[in-house]
Amino acid sequence: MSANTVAVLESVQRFLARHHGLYIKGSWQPSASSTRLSVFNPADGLQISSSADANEADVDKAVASAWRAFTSGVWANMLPAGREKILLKFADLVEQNSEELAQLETLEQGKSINISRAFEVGCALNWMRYTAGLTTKISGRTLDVSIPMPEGARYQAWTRKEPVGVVAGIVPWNFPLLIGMWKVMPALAAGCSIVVKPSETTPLTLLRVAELASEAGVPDGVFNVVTGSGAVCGRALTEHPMVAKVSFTGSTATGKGIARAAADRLTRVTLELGGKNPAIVLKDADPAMVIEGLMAGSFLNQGQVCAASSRIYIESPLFDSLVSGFEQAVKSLSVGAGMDTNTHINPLVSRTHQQKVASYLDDAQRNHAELITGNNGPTGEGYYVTPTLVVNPAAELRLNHEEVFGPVVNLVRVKDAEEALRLANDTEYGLTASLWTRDLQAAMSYTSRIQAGTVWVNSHTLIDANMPFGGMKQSGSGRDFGPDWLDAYTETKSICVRY
Ligand code: TXE
Repeated sequence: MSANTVAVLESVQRFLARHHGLYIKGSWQPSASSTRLSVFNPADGLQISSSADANEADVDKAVASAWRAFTSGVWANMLPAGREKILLKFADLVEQNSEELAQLETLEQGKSINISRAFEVGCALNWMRYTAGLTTKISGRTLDVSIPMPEGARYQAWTRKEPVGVVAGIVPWNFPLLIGMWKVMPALAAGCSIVVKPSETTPLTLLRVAELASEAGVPDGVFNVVTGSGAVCGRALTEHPMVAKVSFTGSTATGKGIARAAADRLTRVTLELGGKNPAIVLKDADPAMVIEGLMAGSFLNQGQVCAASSRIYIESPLFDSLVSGFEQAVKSLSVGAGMDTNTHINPLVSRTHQQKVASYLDDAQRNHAELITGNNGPTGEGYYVTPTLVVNPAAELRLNHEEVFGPVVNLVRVKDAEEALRLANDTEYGLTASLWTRDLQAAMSYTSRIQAGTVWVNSHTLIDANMPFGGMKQSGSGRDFGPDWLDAYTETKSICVRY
């Protein structure tokens, strides 16, 4: 253990040792299923905790609790300022417990404690407070109408935004707390009740946060957490007849399955799916800025970021110098456990995912791709993958078109910006992209031609609570964040009065 290793808080040790149940109706409930799901520390592969493997009966109980809380009006009909105050207190409690939450996240997910502190908790707080503020901004419109009958009658119409009902939130394992709050907060701000399911790999932080929501004053039954597999628990939740809306972040394949099932009941769905995100570097770009920005954009959280840059297209005159710049940068990354504050690259989330990412590199090696590798992780049972640059990969390689979701990035030489744009758009995905240039004309013209929900110029992966985020093409449907975020959690009701 290095001198920079963070000591695990006693409260974290106690939380890990608990026999976690399900959080339903404001308290811990045992699961009807006797099977447990192990939680492992990705840094050494050792089991650190376990969670309940909820079945259909558990899910039914959680959704019924959410439904009763919703229809009682205890939350949905509370004055908006009352809901806002409770949600701001919720954020304060998350802040007061930030180190505990950050450590839990690093221990179950593997990422650097620095990233857990700054992103999982720090960004979650930004988003929580932003969304709490939306609670008091929910507004309809007044509408002058021209209904011509009966003769002489006059009408006045207006719209109201009403909460949709019970929301199901399905959360992946790459940012369990942050993405979890992206489901919980808009639902609560809009006046909905929610049942949220974290990934089976990383259930701990949302379980802890549920207690804090109750402590803040969120009424019992409004915020419920069920843990379990996607196939049983996730499916039962997203297909439950009392669920009015599903907010899902995860793989494209699972998202499509959820959308298909939702179509049967016309359940509303927001899908935030994968990406194979391009970065286009024009020959006038600032090389230092490119390397700093795209190293972060590609390797943050070991590349387990849906918005990450994974294909970098570089105009020929800059290509050789940028490849050596990236090589130097990747070789300077230290690889080790997330609890060590001095490491840059940490283990991936699970053995299964480590093997999946390694299979892309095996495929590249078998096909004689040129690989530039950084430092290896510590030997042992940790789920490490060596950070790798793939230079000019052949078109047929799997890592050229599939989402790797690991510390692997392609560097590709292109003759000009038009070729870069054609290759960048030649994907089924359309989540994010970036353009690197000092030429305003080029920036204005290419940003509108790149097919992606978010396009950055001279940065990558920088998201903000006030900036809508979501995918085009196979990267999803609907947008999260921004001033209109709650629209997806509300119904618009028209009211028309004759006078
Ligand atoms: O995803 P799944 P997995 C991508 C990434 C990764 C791949 C597979 O490329 O390698 O997806 O990861 C729940 N009904 N992303 O297998 O299956 C599941 O329990 C309802 C991109 O982990 O989509 C978990 O809570 N729920 C991504 C969540 O869905 C179901 C983040 C995600 O799992 C379900 C993660 C079902 N039938 C992976 N099946 C991003 N967009 O950021 C599974 N789940």
